[in-house]
Amino acid sequence: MTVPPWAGALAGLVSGGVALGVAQLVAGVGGAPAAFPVVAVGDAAVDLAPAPVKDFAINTFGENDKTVLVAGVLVVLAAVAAVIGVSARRAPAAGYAGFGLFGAIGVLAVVTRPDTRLLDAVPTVLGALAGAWALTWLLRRATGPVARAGAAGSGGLSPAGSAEPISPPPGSAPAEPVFPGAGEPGHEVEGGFGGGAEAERPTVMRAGGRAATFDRRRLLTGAAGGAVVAGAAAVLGQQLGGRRAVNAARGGVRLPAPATPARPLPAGTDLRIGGLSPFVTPNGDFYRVDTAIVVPQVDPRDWVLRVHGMVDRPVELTYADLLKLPLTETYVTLACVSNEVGGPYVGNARWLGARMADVLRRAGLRSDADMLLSTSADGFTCGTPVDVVMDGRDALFAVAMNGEALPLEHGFPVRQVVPGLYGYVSATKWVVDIKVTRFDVDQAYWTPRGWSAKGPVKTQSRIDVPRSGDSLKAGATTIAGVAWAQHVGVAAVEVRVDRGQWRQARLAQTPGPDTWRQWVIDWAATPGRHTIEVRATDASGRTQTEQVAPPAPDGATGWHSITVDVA
Ligand SMILES: Nc1nc2c(c(=O)[nH]1)N[C@H]1C(S)=C(S)[C@@H](COP(=O)(O)O)O[C@H]1N2
Ligand SMILES: [Mo]
Repeated sequence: MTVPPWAGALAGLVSGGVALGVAQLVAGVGGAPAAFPVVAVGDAAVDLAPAPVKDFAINTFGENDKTVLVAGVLVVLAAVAAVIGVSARRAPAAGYAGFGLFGAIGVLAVVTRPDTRLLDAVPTVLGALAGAWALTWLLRRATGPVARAGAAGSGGLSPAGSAEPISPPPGSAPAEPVFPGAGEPGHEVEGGFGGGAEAERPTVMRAGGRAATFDRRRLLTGAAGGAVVAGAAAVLGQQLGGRRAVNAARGGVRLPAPATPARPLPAGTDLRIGGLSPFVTPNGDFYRVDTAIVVPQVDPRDWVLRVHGMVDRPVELTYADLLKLPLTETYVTLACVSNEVGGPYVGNARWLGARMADVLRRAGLRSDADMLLSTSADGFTCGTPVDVVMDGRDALFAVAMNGEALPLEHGFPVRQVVPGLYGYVSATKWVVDIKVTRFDVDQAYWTPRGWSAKGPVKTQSRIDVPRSGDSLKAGATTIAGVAWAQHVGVAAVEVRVDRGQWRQARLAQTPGPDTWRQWVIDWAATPGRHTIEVRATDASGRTQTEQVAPPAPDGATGWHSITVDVA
């Protein structure tokens, strides 16, 4: 024999992993998490287990009993996979039989679950096939062809532990190990075993008369590759399956009517000018900024919000609890601190949610607390000033955006929205935890990374039409854009061309001080290159500063300026 038992066991383990990874991936792609065989086998084991065993497990492991169960199934599967691998070294048929049995038990467990269909057996079948294929591939790979001299050193052939040490004849040239039948792309089959050359090589005979020997390095690299494939497939399958499940749960959300509905938008809120940002940003166009590489999948049925820290009574709310609170509907413009002057990271939506103040009052805030440290399901944190949230503005634990449950990438099932504060200190998506604390005790995610601990939104205005660089025809031209002075309101917008006189733009209506405001002005464009600038003044009379500042550490300032060519 050529392959030592440990190597067979390793190949078996990795192949078992490939089998489960592929099964998980297929189950995920099919949107049928229940079709994942490990869970089905675990559930079947629970059903078959005698009552005292079940009681023991529940008493011993409590809430973790499901995790322990799945871990137990995996340990048993790992042991079986190792045995299959050891047996398959001599008889490949043993590998096929092993995975066949594996698959049969999995299929049986899956299809006998009450919540599955025959089709749910597909992931298990494909997984078993992939496992059998992986095992064959690994063992073939491990039984590399007989080496010639060059390969002995570089290829690490016949290392210690190999059952069949080889001493390659000196002076043989090619370094590439060759094994006819292994079918490795890129490996020329030179000096085949049918030729006369093999007579010179000390070889080990395999069944079928082919010569081969154990190649530890090739086994280990193959096993590593298999492990990566298995892991990636499992993670991807889990993600896809989770996403499907959460999307389904999102589709099933019934949004309650708001106790405090948004007032209907006044006529003239949206000037409907081509190229001008619409007053309400459609969900699909809303900017997205977060640190999440993959969108967190939070099932509303599992969602709990914990409020703790400097409170009289810690509070825990489920999604159902939250929906039972009196909900407020309101238009709020969200802005990102990273937005450059004139940049795109700002949007306006109609949000529906529970007032944060209601929930916090339930918990009873201690008077010396000044920060709400909110944490998302993926560990991101915001630090929000308590006084801002409690001063009566519409700071929400939002569940809906423009009339539908929050899109996953905008924080489903629950996110914060606080009018007047940049997103990085207030707008925690997928929020699950509020620690009531102090700014001199805790720091949120962006603070040690060089951004200001507090982030009130700075007054800004933006020209949407024309666009910078546009070529225009001389004559009557519309200049239009949006301006925002969060929670204070925009009182005036002025425009000037070529540093001439500031002229007042006409302002659109707004439902309140928490949204941006459209503006428009006519311009008799004359031939030549022109610079157009805009500035806003808030309702307290403060005009947006001309002083240019970059986004870090607390928001960009300066006037938005564009250049157009008129012919
Ligand atoms: N969980 C989480 N929430 C987050 C962030 C994040 O990285 N993770 N980014 C914040 C920032 S910087 C902004 S500007 C807003 C953006 O919200 P949006 O993606 O829904 O537009 O979300 C905030 N909430
Ligand atoms: Mo942001």
